[in-house]
Amino acid sequence: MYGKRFEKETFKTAVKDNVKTLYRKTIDEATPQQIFQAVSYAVKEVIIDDWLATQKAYDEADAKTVYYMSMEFLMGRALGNNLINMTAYGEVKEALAEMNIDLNVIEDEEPDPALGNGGLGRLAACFLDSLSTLNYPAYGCGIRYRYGMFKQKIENGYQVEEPDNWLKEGNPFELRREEYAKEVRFGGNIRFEKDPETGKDIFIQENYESVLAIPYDMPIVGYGNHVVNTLRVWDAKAITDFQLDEFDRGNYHKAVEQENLAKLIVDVLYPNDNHYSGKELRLKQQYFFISASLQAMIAKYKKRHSDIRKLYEKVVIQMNDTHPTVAVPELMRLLIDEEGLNWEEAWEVTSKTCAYTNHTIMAEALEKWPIDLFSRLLPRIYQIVQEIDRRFLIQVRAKYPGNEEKVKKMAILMDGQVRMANMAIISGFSVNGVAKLHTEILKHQELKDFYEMFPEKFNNKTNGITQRRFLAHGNPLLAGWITDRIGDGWITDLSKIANLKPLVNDEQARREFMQIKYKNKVRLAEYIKKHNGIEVDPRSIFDVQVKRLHEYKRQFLNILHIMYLYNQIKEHPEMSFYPRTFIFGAKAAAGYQRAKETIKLINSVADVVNNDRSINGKLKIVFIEDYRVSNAELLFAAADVSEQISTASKEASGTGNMKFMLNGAPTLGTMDGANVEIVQEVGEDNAFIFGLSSQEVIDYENHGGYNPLDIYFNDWELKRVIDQLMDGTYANGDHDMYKNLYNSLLNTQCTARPDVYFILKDFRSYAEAQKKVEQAYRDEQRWSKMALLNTACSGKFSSDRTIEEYVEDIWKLEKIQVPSGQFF
Ligand code: H53
Repeated sequence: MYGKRFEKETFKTAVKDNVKTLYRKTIDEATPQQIFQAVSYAVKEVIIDDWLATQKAYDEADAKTVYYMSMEFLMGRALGNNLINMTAYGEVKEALAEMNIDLNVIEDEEPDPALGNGGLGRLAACFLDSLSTLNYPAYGCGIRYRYGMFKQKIENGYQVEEPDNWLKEGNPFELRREEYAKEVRFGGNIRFEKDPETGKDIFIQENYESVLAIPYDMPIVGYGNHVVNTLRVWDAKAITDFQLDEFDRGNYHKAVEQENLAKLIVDVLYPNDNHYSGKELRLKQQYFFISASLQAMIAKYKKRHSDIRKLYEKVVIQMNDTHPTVAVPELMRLLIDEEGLNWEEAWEVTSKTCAYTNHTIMAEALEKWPIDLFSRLLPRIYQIVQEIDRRFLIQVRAKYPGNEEKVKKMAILMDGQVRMANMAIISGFSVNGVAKLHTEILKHQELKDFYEMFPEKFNNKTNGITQRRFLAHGNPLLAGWITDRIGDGWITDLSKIANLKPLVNDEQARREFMQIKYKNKVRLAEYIKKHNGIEVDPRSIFDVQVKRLHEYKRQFLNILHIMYLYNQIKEHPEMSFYPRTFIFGAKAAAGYQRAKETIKLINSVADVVNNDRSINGKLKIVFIEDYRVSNAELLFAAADVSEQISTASKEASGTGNMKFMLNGAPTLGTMDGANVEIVQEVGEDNAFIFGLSSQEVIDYENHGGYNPLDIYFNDWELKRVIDQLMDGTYANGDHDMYKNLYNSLLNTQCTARPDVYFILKDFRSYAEAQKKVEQAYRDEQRWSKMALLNTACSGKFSSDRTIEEYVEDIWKLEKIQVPSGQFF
């Protein structure tokens, strides 16, 4: 498929040569990091040919392209994934083995490119993988943060953040493309003139600061099809000519400022997931990469096309959440100020080009920029937003005469703020949610007014994940077994995994399936031993909750339940109890106090429980440090139980839930996000569902009627657990350590509403569901059927399916065939 280039001898020679040219060393002298680099360059060389071939094929076909705009791309490591997608993993592993090099060890040398926080960023990465695999022309556009998601250390039970200097050793897969640099301007003022010749209005930005955006391209390799799309991430640098110029004129200060701006702008990813920080620098980041990406997009379009009014025939922009929605006014600006279109023409192009994905209903995640900040930083953009708003409100008032409530709710500019979601909905041609339930909540609650006005814009695109990374790469034993049983068609068509269904009644098959799970548990147990120094028993139930730490995700509920189990075991040592290993992995945003206290609580409970010999190892608690894509792959493969326990209505979709399912772990969860669809696919009997429904949660939120104290005083076992937060049991006698967490549940003084996330309300039903998990697990036959069925029913949750839906309903792309690039 790739000619001779992955043949063992050729590849070995390439690696040896690279070690020589890069480091003046022989292979025996090279460090693992140097070998990683040498191997990566050898792989990149093959990729480059296909990359050229792909771009040529796209040009020839004059193909429509999607630009996926995202502040986050949580890619994870590239080497292993690229090899899997080039169907060369096995060959390369063997070739390296012949040189006494273990590919897995080399893979571990690669830092995880962590240019994202959590679900939203990882979704973007899965989408790119699917786009390439499905032969669709696509660009991912984002920021090349010098520091990605922080590295998490646990010290004395507390999270400590360390900078993620992921570029320290250089990134072998990227290409710097200085020749495509673009200038981006901030601040200053706008001077307005009439063009003496045409009579058109001209807007001139003066006294601005500017930076140069430099693109770095990373290859996105499709599976076995020679397609290589591009993830283009922008770096910033000061405009040196200008700087000298200013220097000459004595404006040293300004030159230094521009230098600093350039350094700062791409310095670090904001570590908030599902939470808007309101920082000026964040808005700068947004405008920076959007302006640069759109300029590049238009330049590329103009190479082959003369009529900019037809732009939407060749490109579509997908805005990943509100973060990139400044794309709307920026595209308007480029079309009007640079391309000379009038407002109506520019609006037609923009509103046919831009589409918006909403990923959350959490109010604190919706971006609302203060007008004074926004207009100061982006004066011309602000003018355009004002005009979009003005024209829109005329429409609203025409449709709802006299209804100023509507105006208040739907305006872009209101109460001194620029409401980015409103702008995206008004300006784009498509608004989608990320799971059925989420989209329904958007249509009928959160965005009800917009849905009423533009019903045709709204659609659902249930999220998905790539089986290439989360099964083919992350769980090679299971991947191999599935291929032996049903062929390898599942790799590019996950609906085929349903062919495993008949095996549910085949005892031998089930036994093999569970043996693989066991081996993966042993692999994880070794990781835990190495990283945490804790022995865990791979025969115990591996109950896993890994995701960002957020109150609505309710890690707190999980740990309170563990405290409750521990009390029970202590009190009734004779009680039958199936050994459990509770595994957590989660990063808390650096400034999110309650989330950090939850991490400390988990670790403190772990300390007490893991060191209590009297319970005979029945309970173990492990907190995986620095949860990230690479160790996630190990965790999904080894999990027995998938904890998806968010307060119903709060988790827009979730995607971890799908990764567990694919790897044969039944869901223990609420009817939230995509859990609803998971249960639909696998059947209620093969999941453990508990808790309030989303409607019940919403009703309580709207009408009140829930008082956690009623539960606290009527459930003494739960009361005891909650009191243990205050009696020093898990705090070496310190009574204050968990006071905030305690208050978040009960104290009406501290929060607007105590127990905002209905932890006490759902506690008993969660505990019941957990009991059922234990019963089911004890019945080996039943459990193995359930586990296998989860894998067999996961077909819907491939991001390939999601992407086909985006293409069909929103993007309207064509598949482009790419010949092998080996002849370049
Ligand atoms: O996006 C995921 C969803 C998940 C949702 C998450 C998300 C972020 O990670 C960050 C911001 C935001 O608005 C939403 O919480 O439920 O699965 C991908 O859609």
